[in-house]
Amino acid sequence: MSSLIRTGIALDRELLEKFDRLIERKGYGSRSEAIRDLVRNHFVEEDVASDKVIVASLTLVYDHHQPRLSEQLIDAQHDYKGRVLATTHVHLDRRNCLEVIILKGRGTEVKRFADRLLSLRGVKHGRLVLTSPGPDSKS
Ligand code: NI
Repeated sequence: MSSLIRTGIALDRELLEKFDRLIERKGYGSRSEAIRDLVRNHFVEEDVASDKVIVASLTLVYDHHQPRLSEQLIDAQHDYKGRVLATTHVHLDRRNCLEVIILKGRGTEVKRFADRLLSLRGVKHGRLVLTSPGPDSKS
């Protein structure tokens, strides 16, 4: 682990009280841990906004009885070759499937790919989460 440096910050009393209530609700063990997460989130958001290579998970719920949909989903992933790291498929019931696709690429490319899949007929719900190791990345 990198060396830990202590620092002090001045905060308005009202803001600190609100922050303490928030970290209690979220279950943080200390203010330090909560502040570290806020700082990391900032860097991850910056990575995503600056269009660096990031990783993402795309969750889809779809109706596999929709004609050609399964084929279209597979074709799209083959077209996006090398940037689909893994796919997990769960048969939810007789009709519906859940798929989680793990992706790597520039933010704009990943979003374009996600929009292509989410807009297919028969895809009922989906969510894209973009993330990165943030400032802790060693590469
Ligand atoms: Ni299925």
